Amino acid sequence: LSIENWLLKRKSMLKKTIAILIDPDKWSNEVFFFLKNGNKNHLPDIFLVGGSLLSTNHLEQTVKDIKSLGKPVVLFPGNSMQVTKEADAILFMSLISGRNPEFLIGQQVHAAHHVKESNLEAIPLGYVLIDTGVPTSVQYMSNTQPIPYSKDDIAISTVMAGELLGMRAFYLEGGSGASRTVSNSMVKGVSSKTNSLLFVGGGIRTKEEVLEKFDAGADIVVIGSAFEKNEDLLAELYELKSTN
Ligand code: 1GP
Repeated sequence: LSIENWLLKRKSMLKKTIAILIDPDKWSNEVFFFLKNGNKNHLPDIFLVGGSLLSTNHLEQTVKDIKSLGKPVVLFPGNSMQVTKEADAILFMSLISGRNPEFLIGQQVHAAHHVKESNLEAIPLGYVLIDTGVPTSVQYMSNTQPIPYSKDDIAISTVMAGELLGMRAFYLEGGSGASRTVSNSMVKGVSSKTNSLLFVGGGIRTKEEVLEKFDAGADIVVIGSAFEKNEDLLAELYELKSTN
């Protein structure tokens, strides 16, 4: 089963999929041992690996380490350099909320050969950046303007356009460390208009927020910074999944 079909199957069964986003710059032996030696039930369903700016060369080793935990590892690349065949799949994304050709198609052209030759499963994904207040790294690094926070209609039309172009998954992104999360109404509006896989992330810190995004229609909720600050969050999230 491909990762995409596995995620679609979970969606059809209304299963909540929790993704932990690992920034290879912040990957350490401590985090690795915590995950390796902790309660296996608490591991997330899937790991995403990537970042808008990597200042170290740890991507491949990070992916290899995480693979050894026995969970799917999917690349979430900030640019064309973040490709390694060690992963199970790649979110082959285009920043469709922006109007910067470099992130709509330029980086993808650079990465295409490498992705094909690596035999990575590519999941075509429309990446939709939402303005959650304070400018985030992805906004700066991509040199794009995010969709205004309360403009649900623009987000919906953007996702519809992506779907018509053949994209099969979408990511509503508030930006890492965002001060507020993408609104529940936007998640609800978008999810009601598409059957594609819907990732939601950015600034999600508590299990209540995670639950809200699932209730609004997210298929995969992504947590990065909050896990970096508090690894015990995994136990709480496990509790959330088993009681809801
Ligand atoms: C960022 O959506 C992800 O691309 C995760 O954001 O680090 O705020 O959880 P956080």
